[in-house]
Amino acid sequence: SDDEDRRDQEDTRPKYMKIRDAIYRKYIAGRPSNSVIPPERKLAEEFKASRVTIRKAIGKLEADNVVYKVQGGGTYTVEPGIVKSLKLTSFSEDIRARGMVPSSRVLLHERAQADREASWRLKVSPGADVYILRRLRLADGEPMCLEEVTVPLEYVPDIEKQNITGSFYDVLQHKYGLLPVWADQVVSPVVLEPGDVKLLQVAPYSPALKIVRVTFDAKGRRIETTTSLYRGDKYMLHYAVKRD
Ligand code: 16G
Repeated sequence: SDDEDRRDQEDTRPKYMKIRDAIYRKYIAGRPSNSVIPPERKLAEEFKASRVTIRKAIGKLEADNVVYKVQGGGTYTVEPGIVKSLKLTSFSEDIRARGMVPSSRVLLHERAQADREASWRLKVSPGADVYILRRLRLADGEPMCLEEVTVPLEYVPDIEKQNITGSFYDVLQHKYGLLPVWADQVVSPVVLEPGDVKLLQVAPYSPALKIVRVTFDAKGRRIETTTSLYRGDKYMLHYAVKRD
């Protein structure tokens, strides 16, 4: 369409990245796992690109973990889903790593008094001033996660004046010099409440992965606690285990 053409012209990224996205839209998005990606030769014809460019585009899709290659046997879609690892990452980073565009809808942001649980997690007194930010988080416009961050207000003065529609970790780092270095996390499966089902646009009683994180900076300060509800049909947790 004209719209797509215009967007394509404004897109200054390398050609292989545009083709990567085009392949993603046409052959990967919304497909079940193990769907076949057409061979390089076909893709080269279809997208009017060299085999080298196609190979680079497929290589990027492989690096983004959305396709896998079988030696001498073609390319297939991996199980759709975002694999969270044991690295300390932000939602925006997780989504970009999959080659998708993160966005957020702010549902609530306010100064409040720490409730019992928040005060325990953040080691502040009950009733202490905190800032609460509740967001619906999306990837390529699709709801993925519901998230509520609580931060001691003393760490984020004038937070109302900040633009909080992008990455909150960016705001913490660049506006307040707060750099998350490690986090304590508790993961549990939950059944979504009716209100959350609506926001995440999933069927009633859908499962979610609940992750409660307490994040520390290099000085050992507790800079945030977050409760995230990740769609159970979209997220997986992957980690290595070692014998002592
Ligand atoms: C992740 C973090 C959450 C953090 C958010 C910041 C987990 C389990 N939780 O969702 O604690 O507040 O990222 O994301 O990973 P942002 O910088 O994209 O706003």
